[in-house]
Amino acid sequence: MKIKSASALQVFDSRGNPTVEAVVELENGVRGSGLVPSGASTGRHEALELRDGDPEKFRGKSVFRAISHVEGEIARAVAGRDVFDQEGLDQALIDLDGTPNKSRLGANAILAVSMAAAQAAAAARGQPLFEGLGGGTLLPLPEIQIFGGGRHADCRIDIQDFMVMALRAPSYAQALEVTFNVYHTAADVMRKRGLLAGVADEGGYWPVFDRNEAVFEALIEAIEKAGYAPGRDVGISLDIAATDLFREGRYVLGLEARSFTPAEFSSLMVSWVETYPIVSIEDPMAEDDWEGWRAVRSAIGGRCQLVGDDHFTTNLARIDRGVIAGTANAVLIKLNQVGTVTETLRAIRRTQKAGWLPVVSARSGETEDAFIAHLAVATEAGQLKVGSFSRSERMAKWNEILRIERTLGGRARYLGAGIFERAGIRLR
Ligand code: 2PG
Ligand code: MG
Repeated sequence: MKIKSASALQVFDSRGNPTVEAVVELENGVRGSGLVPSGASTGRHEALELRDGDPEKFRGKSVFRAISHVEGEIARAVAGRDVFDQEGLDQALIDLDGTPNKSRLGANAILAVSMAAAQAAAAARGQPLFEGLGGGTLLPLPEIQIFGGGRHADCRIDIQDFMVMALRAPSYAQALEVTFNVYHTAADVMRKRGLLAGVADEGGYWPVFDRNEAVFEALIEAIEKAGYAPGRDVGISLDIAATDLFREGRYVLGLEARSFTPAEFSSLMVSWVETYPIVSIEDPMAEDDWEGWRAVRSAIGGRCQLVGDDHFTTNLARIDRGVIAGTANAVLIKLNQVGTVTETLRAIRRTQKAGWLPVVSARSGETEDAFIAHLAVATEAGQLKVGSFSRSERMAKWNEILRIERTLGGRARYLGAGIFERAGIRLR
């Protein structure tokens, strides 16, 4: 089925910042759309998000140039192409851009069209998107944020995400029930302490604490008060987003006015895993601290998931280098870090082939588009990270998995934390 046209408009993300929505229309009138999310704690090696940079317009954040690229060069390049050939389409967009990081046309322009084409292709076949993207049937283990910090909460606490994973729930729906209970109990705990102060960018509570360790204590209290055993029923998952803490060769925890050498910081990560019921840590070390990453993995890689986000930026070359160097055992997958659907699918497959775990992820600036829910199921990634359990841009994804679960009926599969075994991770 041939593509008739591609167009785009400026819409707004969950932080109220401009972003790109593209629409691809096929010759038979079927349409698909794609909305691009946006990060705040971005990695240096990500594809480029093109913003206009004119302080007079939307504080420099408008995306009209990206939109004009979609409606001009990109529209001309995709018109007449077969929408079922996603690889060919994405390659044409990569070639058209001609830069290693999509900085000419903008990864936001390219990705919006790539996603819209995938949506249109599925719609043209009368399929749900997850079938069009690969047809997997494995529902993901949800990773849900309880406390938000770092750049998503004005750095009130240093660590960016304090999340939970329901380790023993037998289905996706039951995993959501467990996380629902912990999320709302955490609000009770914070209210009682007089510390409830709204939610951070991804819907997690925004606490005021004076030590990072105090957050663990509050989280453990919430898990217990919700009726679960920490570490057995519910595990803690962290995104340290350590690139944001790394300054002039040292890791800085501003909350405690302490700074660490890379060796000291990796020891701190290991000691946290020894002290608290932590089952997963994302970006424990800064993006290019390959040595630090290796140290963490050799100490705890057998019992804790170690996820590279800024470290890999969904980039095949970086994932390959990490696999060879043994720096992690999981890869965070974000479409807009790399900029096309095809490259994202390749990154997932490469991760799985290495015996590592892909974790499909939203961004801190999200939209109502639930593409990643389909991507997680289609590729049998096994894990999905969307932020917290509030705000509609987050719930759109959790709810979409519930719909997919229903669509799949008896074909739906769920491994929960059993997915960790694929990477040889044995939780204690
Ligand atoms: C991350 C993401 C999502 P951002 O660091 O994993 O939590 O944040 O989109 O700001 O990079
Ligand atoms: Mg991260």
